[in-house]
Amino acid sequence: MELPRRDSGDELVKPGELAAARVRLQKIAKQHDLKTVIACAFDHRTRMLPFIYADMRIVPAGVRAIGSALAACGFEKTRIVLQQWNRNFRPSQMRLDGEIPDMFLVSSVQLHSAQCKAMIRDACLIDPADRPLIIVGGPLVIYEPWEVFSADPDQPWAADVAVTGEEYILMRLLEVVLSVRAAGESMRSAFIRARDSGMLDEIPGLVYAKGSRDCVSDELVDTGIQRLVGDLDELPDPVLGYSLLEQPSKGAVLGAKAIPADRIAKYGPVGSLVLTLGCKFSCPYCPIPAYNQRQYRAKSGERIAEEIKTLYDTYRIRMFFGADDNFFNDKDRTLGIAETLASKVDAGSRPHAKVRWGTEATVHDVIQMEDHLPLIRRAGLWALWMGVEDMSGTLVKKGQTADKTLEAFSLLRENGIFPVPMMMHHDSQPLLTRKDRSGLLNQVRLLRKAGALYMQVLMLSPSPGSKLFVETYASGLAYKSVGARQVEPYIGDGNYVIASRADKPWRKQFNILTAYFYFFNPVNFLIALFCSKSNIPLASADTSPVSEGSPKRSKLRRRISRKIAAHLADAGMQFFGMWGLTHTVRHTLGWAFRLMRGPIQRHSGPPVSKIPMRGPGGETASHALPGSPEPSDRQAD
Ligand code: B12
Ligand code: SF4
Repeated sequence: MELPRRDSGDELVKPGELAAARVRLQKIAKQHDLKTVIACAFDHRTRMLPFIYADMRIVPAGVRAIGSALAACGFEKTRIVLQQWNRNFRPSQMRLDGEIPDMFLVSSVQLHSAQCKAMIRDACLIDPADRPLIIVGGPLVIYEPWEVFSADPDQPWAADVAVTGEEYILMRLLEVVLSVRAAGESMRSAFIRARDSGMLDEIPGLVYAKGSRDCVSDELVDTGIQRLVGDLDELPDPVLGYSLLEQPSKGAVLGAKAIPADRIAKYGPVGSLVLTLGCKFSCPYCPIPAYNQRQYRAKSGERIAEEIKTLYDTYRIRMFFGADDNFFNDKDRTLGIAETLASKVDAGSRPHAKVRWGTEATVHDVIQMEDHLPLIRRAGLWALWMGVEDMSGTLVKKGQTADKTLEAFSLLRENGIFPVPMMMHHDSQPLLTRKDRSGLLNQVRLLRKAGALYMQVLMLSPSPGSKLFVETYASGLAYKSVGARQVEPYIGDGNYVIASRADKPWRKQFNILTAYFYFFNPVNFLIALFCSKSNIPLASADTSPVSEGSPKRSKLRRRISRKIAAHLADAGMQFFGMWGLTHTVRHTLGWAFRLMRGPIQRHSGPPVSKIPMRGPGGETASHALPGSPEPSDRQAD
């Protein structure tokens, strides 16, 4: 089931409203002097292909955006802790400037929910009188907000509130809580008063618990679907968030200071950037169009150019990844961004000439952009991730036939952009076919031949908030346990077969491993050393304006080294892929054997909230799945 859409015309926050909320908060920030710790949940058991580098080296944009919002509102005493880098962090022991913070914020995706819950549980060990206000946000609670409230009265732990929206919703929440906060009062106590007086019900995008005992939730109140900020230029500057990052460490407590600016690029060399959000397609396994309420939001080219410049100048970040769902979704907007960035490069702006960035788009839209790819490459686009899924179109049709995919590959490569295919394996796809190109290996072979340096294959898995989600569970497709081992959230990344009708699902698991091995292997590595696929136009282009003044000999040396690097990139990716594959094998091989031995138990319904949910006026909760208990059910019991 998809998230419901707000009434037509009421999907967006009024233009200028985020900026106005920021000004209002800035005015009262000094008076409150809040200390906040924001933690990003991360489960280290998920480290394998295809995300094994990106998972640790890209500072997640979600926590960074929330940190930026707080800092922009004047709450600079904020620290961002990434479990990626601080796996032993213990919220119960955190101190900022020697004190327990006023607020503890957690961000999580569904995959990392075990760590998210463990952090909340640990924070709940702090005495209620001193406990920070616990707020959870991010994709986990956007789709499954009940997950951060314990349903077991014998094991009480809970967030105070789940934010099912973006930074604007957090800012509105703070405004309301601070408006009732007395001098010296804790944020949690002010929150409880605001909650009990119904003040939070005016802010769509929150789920909070009501209960008679500490951390025991009798019911959850869902204030509805958020309004989205339409003009992304209103968002706070990401440069602020980077300045709040906790140093990587093995310790349980926080360091005295955040990472100095000159070391940010060492730990997070790739910067994620919000450029556009939303997608016009509606693939049944994807929650993105509904989350965005069918809106397409974007930053202006000028704003993006400014962010790149500031991040480069401040932290020396040279590689970026756009958090786009489909960057080419709207031709005019894409061209507006590309023209602005390319004009900065043409004018000799060092940051814009130096940086490279990658993002996601569909095969269909790449072909639509054919004439503009040279401009887009000049703007710095260096690699494009494309959801080719199953090119035979058996799984989904969004304009990605085998021929069109190959055409898109060749257009991108001719223009100096690396295409990166993202494939989706499913029950109806064989491993190998003789007569057509529908087999997984047939397609891997085709994509490698067409010039893919890297690729990903994931098994089609249920994604919360997608059209297929409830049906996948209700129809018994999704597994509950395999060989007495529960299907836990951390194995829901598509690397494990956790939903299938196949008689021999272990074959699917081996198919994925085989596909990776077919792509990343010593033979391909050796071939890549001699017949490199990374030698595409502009791969060895000089991006350094300073080289113009340097002596001829050093220019020549630099040119040769750039050429060698461009040539060896393909072999380098093969090597990296083989290394990543050892991690994938280590993690998923045991699962394949479990699938072989069985027994497999299946779900008969979706994973609904165990705690009754309702809207503020007693209506059905917007985020509840069919079958969720409502407060009246409980009374009837
Ligand atoms: C970039 C990206 C990645 C990168 C992440 C790199 C990195 N370290 O940042 C890579 C490629 C590694 C990746 C991998 C995966 N990803 Co991914 N990814 C994205 C993508 C496209 C952008 C994420 C982003 O930066 N968004 C921009 C930020 C600003 O948005 P945000 O994180 O949602 O944060 C906002 C709100 O959620 C909220 N918020 C967030 N945290 C908090 C905290 C508090 C306290 C509050 C109040 C608010 C709040 O405010 C933020 C500002 O607006 C999103 C889709 C999307 N457009 O968001 C998917 C997405 C996050 N990925 C998703 C998934 C499922 C995965 C994978 C499991 C692969 C898969 N099967 O698809 C793997 C997991 C890998 C791993 N081991 O962690 C899902 C998560 C779904 C869910 N229910 O949890 C998403 C949402 C796509 C989708 N299906 O809708 N991904
Ligand atoms: S094209 Fe991609 S982002 Fe758009 S709906 Fe399909 S899977 Fe989701």
